[in-house]
Amino acid sequence: MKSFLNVQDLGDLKQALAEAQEIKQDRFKYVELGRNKTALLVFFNNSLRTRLSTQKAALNLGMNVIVLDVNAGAWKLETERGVIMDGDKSEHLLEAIPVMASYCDVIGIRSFAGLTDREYDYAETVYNQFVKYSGKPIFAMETATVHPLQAFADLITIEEHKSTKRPKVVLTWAPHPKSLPQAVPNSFAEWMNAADVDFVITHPKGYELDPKFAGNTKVEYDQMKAFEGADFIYAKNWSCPGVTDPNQYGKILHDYHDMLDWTVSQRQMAVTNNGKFMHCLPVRRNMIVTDDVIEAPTSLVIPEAANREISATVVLKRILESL
Ligand code: AN0
Ligand code: CP
Repeated sequence: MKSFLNVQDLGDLKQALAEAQEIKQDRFKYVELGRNKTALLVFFNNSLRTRLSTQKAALNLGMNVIVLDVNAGAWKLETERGVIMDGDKSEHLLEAIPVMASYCDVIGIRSFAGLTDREYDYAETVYNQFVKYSGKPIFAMETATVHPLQAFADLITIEEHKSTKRPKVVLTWAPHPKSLPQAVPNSFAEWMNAADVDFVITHPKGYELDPKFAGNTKVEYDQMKAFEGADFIYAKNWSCPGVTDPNQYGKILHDYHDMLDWTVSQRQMAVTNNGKFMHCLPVRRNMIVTDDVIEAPTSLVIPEAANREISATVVLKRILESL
């Protein structure tokens, strides 16, 4: 595997899920695979889970790990070609990428959407420059449009906790005071559509996800209706994907104070099929979800985060096998 961005990059999902369980039984089963191989994890944005779980995954495989926080000690990087570099950015990505690549065997990238230029973000401009100029396998640790390590961990978690063969899974938009990317809902939709689940999306009008990821998933604008009989509720905020109007891209369409009835609470959970609550974290309590729902025994947020180690181990293993 030379690049990990989309669900297809993993090939057969059932096989990947079986591999996840194999690794969960014995995290160090492939500890010889990464001997004398180095993973470089490059963070343009903050992280708790991705940083720790991906490092742990690399250690499980016997790799060496280097973590680079671009905003904490490296030169500020220009990412657009052709600009006159007379501002605060001292180095261009076009030099930095081959330099970074010279010290490692595989590179993970976290580079969030800028949320101002839809075309730039949806072309995965930064990620693709790493693919093009590094000559090394690259994997996404949340890029402008996707977060596949998260979606894979989410699917592992659903497989582990489902009580029916084909569970009903609902992705619900929830309010947030700041403008957030679509990477998590995009990947979640993409992965759920590839899995054997009954998948429904609910959000206020205007937040329609790009069909590239959502396909023709049913959108139910009435959140309570969407929640009826659901086995899993996956909450997340995202800003306007700008599918029909690119000028709206990255915008928050309503004052969040007016949207607080979308906060996931017992009121909505009561109509589910004893639904399990999921969120990728970090989560703002009593904004996305109430204290009681996230603290209930039906909340999966902690096992879901723990499965990030598993999804990252499977992905790094696949990459190492292709070196
Ligand atoms: C990020 C997002 O919404 O994409 C990261 C989630 C894993 N969340 C925040 O910035 C709060
Ligand atoms: N879920 C997730 O990716 O969390 P971090 O942003 O803390 O890595």
